[in-house]
Amino acid sequence: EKICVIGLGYIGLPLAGLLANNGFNVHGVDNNVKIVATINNGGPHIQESGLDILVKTAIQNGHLVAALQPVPADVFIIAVPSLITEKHLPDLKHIQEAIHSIAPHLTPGNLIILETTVPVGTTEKIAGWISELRRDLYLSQLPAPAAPLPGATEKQIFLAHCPERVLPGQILKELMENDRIIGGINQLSGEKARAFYQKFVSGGLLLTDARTAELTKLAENSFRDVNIALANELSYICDKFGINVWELIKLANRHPRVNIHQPGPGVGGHCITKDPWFIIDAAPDESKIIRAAREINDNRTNYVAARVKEKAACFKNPVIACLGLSYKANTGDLRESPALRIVQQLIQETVGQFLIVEPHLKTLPECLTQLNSVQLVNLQEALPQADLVILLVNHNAFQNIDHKLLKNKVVIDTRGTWRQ
Ligand code: SAJ
Repeated sequence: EKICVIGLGYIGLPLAGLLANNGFNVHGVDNNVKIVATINNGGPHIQESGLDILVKTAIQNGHLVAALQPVPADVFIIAVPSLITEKHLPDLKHIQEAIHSIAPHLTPGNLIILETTVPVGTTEKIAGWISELRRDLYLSQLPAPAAPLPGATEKQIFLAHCPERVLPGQILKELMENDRIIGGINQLSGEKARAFYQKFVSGGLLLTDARTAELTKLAENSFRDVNIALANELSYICDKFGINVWELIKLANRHPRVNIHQPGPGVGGHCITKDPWFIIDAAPDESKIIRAAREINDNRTNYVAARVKEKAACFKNPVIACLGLSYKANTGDLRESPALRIVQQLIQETVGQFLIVEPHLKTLPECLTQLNSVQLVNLQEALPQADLVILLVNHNAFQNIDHKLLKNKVVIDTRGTWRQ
């Protein structure tokens, strides 16, 4: 079977690599020339455990080829990002471009799978776009057409939304093992998509309609955002009472039905910061908790920056060590990183020398390099010189430090790494 994967990013590339290593013939598409060249040379352009060897093998044995344009295939998988605008409105331009790029290549019997997380109703919109672009093909949005048009079944193509659910850091394992929600635009589309995933997924494959699949994925990420917001709110409440919030949550979570997440400097990454807005935008009056959670989590960076500024004001020209820049532990991924946002804000608003420790990066990101009061150093260099130590990311590398090195320093531990 020939598979065309559109978008070779965090989801598309691991999926393309996995399919290529499962006997499929994979044509991967990305509109970035550099990414296409890097992949064709056997190297993934993103860091993900196990991905190097997978992509290298697939390119070497010819089962994976990267290109700028799609080709005819049996299955088309859309894995391009969905975005939000500055005003938190959905922006589906990449998906629209992807559909336009595959439309001329579609042939009867094709299956199109949308893995991107999208607002409710997007799969139906896509069906509409395809029907406009290819009037010679038949794509029904009805569950089971009572009386299909004459000849319709021979011209039929299939569409399903199967939202990705993998956690960066363990993508390959989760691609194979997680249960998947399969939302067909009609019954037959769902069944075709399930038969496809059955070939490489060991987890459960749960059939539903496209709209339910869309909202299920948004609900999953909103659940996490709301839970983290609760943890962040508890940290304010604990501060008021002089209670250690990490001890509190650890104890509360010993209840068999309680699972409070961890407070931190805010929520980052490409998904949880964006997906709840798809619900809020479409159902503003109904999504009160989801909106409040988004706002609480977004405000955490201001809160942390204000605390650091207050402490830094006690020094003349303080040396401020910032531990971690990425959006979460044990990765160099800077997408929507609250740690990076805090550091940027501090540099703009605080007098001092900044020592950045980020073991997962070889160089500082461009937004920080122009500033001469900022250096990327290792932990051993940073700690002895620092007046303030700000722990922003709970990387394993920061876990077991010699606590004597923190003596007589102002320590702000936003992750509870040293306080639990
Ligand atoms: N965070 C906290 N406290 C916590 C847990 C996380 O502050 O207790 C922060 C992290 O530091 C990070 C952010 O939240 O900044 C998000 O991190 P994450 O590890 O929870 O999630 P992502 O964005 O890496 O991946 C999520 C996953 N969603 C869920 O767990 C519901 C993943 O399964 C999804 O596939 C992915 O989003 C996606 O693409 O939607």
